[in-house]
Amino acid sequence: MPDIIDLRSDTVTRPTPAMRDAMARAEVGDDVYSEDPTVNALEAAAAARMGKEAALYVPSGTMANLVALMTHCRPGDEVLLGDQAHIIRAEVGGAARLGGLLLTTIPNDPDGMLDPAAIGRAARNANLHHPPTTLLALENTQNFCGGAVLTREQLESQTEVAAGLGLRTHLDGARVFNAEVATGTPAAEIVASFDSASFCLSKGLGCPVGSLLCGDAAFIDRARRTRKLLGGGMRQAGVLAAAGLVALHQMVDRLADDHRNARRLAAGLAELGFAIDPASVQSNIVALPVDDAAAWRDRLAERGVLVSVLSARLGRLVTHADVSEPDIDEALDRIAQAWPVPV
Ligand code: TLP
Repeated sequence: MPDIIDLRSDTVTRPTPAMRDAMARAEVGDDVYSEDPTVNALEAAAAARMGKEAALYVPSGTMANLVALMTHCRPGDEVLLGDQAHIIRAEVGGAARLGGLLLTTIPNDPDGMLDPAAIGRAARNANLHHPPTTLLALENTQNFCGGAVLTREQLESQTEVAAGLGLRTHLDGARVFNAEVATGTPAAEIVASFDSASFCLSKGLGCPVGSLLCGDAAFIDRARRTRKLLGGGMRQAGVLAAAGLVALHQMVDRLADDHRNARRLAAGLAELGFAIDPASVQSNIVALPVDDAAAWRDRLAERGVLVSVLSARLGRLVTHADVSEPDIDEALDRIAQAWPVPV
């Protein structure tokens, strides 16, 4: 078996030597008492980076979103979000099951946008029969739209409608630093029009664990209680948070390499005859139309190239810090051998 080239997700990255070193040396305390200096430093750095007053360290992107929704809303409220949002497609319905929230979807355009007029139509009025619509949740970059990047202006055209309707707004910014690098707009500006925004350390930024939820100080105070409710209050979590501080300093700018590799991969796939336009790849995710995505994944796995499946006819390949440009070329060679008749 040749060396595995793992393109399933950017979550497969392993901590760098600098992260392991920082983790070993981290000063720690009990974070449930807010006494872990490394967690406190990470939360302060995250808040500053996102241009918000405060931040909360949570174990996962899923918990960041759930804490955000449960803190913004009360049980019985309605949340509007895209039908391709990770919150609705891949978070076990936690907002409904644990938060008692009604999730109403609006179709995402292929570029990741929700039509602002559709947001206006979806929000319910105060009629006795209706649940209160209280939150709009967006995502950037948009995972299931092939890593689509939304600009600050595109996001604001949606949050403006929400503000006009009196809705609060949350951004699932699991990969917001990919959007920062792709657009050249600082993350703080990208998320400026949102009441809260999360980002993940454990994806392209290469950390073993962790996400940050950012917002104003009063919101984060309440979110801290919601995190405890969900069992996310950690103790000497500075051992993990130390890697996050390294990531914020060392791992953001290099996301440009992942974007370049994703375009290189898409260009190679187009040359092999796959139906993909390399110009459509905006960040580190390649969504690839194939005849039978599960069969394609299994054939590639036999040759040591791991990919994931988005739907019956859509595969996903994700670039990250642990795959190099030569790995991309090697993956293309193996794909060419594994699948002589692309769609
Ligand atoms: N995405 C994972 C899978 O769940 C699909 C991946 O491999 O891409 N928001 C977005 C936009 C995400 O892509 C993910 C993870 C999450 C939230 C959840 O983060 P975790 O996995 O830390 O709970």
